[in-house]
Amino acid sequence: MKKLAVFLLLPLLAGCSSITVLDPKSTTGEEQAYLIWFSLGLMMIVLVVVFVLFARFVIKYRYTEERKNDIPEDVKGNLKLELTWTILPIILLIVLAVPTIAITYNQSPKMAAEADDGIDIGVAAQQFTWTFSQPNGKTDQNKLVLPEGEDVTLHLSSKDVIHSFWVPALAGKIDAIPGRTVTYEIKHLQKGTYRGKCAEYCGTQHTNMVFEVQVVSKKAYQKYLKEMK
Ligand SMILES: [Cu+2]
Repeated sequence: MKKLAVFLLLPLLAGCSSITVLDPKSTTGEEQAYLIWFSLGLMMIVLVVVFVLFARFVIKYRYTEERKNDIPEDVKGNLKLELTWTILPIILLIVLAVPTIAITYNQSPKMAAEADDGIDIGVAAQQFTWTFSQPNGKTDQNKLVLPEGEDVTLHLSSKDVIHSFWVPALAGKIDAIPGRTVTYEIKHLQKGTYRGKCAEYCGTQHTNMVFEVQVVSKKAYQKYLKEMK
């Protein structure tokens, strides 16, 4: 009983407010959070319908003294019901698929040539650090400084094994793969300091492969670019 209570309280103990994926600080992250809420909403509708019907039937057809010798009538098919539970899920899946496909395709990592404009940032992953290169050639380790309100195009590569670039507040995970450059856009950044980490187990020090993204004012960003390399 105690274990069950702890299990049920887990979401509260974990403090849902710190799930930054649901408090996005970029347009890209907002679209991803929208998909999470949208699919959750649809699921809740299905869940409520199923649970209400389930409760109703459990009560209505429960075992009673009067009905203990009742043998239910044989029923063979019900066209209306069968059409309903075939067509409704199809409609639900289409409703779910349209925004999911639209947003996922629009956001998926691209080859360098197709990428739109934005501030080009080199992201080189290596056991167990991140090296970020700014457009003017300035590099920094485990610290990425970006200007607010802008779009950024990341050019991800890896020097050894597969790593994964993840800043929960800004966007989903993007793999950094040795031997190729993957391009990913994060749109309209909001000011703030966000934690990032490698999200692909890449070796003994994987857990220490963390970094910080500082989205600062445009003025502060220009100043940062001019600082000594
Ligand atoms: Cu890694």
